[in-house]
Amino acid sequence: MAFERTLILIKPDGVQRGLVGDIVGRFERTGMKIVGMKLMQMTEQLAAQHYKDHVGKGFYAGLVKFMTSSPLVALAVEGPKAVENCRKLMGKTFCTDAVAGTIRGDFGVSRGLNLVHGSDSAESAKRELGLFFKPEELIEYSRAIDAWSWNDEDKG
Ligand code: IDP
Ligand code: MG
Repeated sequence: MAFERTLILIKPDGVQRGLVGDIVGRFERTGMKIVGMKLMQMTEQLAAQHYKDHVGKGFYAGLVKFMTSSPLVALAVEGPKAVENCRKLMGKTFCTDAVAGTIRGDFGVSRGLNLVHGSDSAESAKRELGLFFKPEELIEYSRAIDAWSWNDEDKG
């Protein structure tokens, strides 16, 4: 069982629509721990690094324009199988395909304006966390509820 950290972005549509609290709450209420969080403006340079695998695709220019158009919230989330678990909570890429109960299914109707980003593997999580957070911005701390959120088996 992988106990890991992942990068979540609440995209500019989520911030503009006043959904930051609701979206953070979706991750928080599972018991996963927020170990980093900030409101920031994505630059074109950061977008190019973050979305390097999408450079050259038809939607790339629009994606960069959207992601740099207004502030976003970056979160570092920690827990058992955090990468996969967060992707599950987010739902399918296009809100129109995402099922009810997921963040994209419950809060969106668009393809590209899909409210959240979540790293898709342990390797991308490591790389992406490094793009958005300095090491000292990721805070190691314990909560009283940790003991009621996961046990040794979950920590692996
Ligand atoms: P993901 O966010 O679910 O991992 P990716 O395929 O990695 O999906 O695409 C990155 C982002 O690019 C999506 O979240 C979405 O905002 C945008 N995107 C992907 N495909 C399209 C498209 O066909 N039209 C518009 N935007 C797209
Ligand atoms: Mg992706």
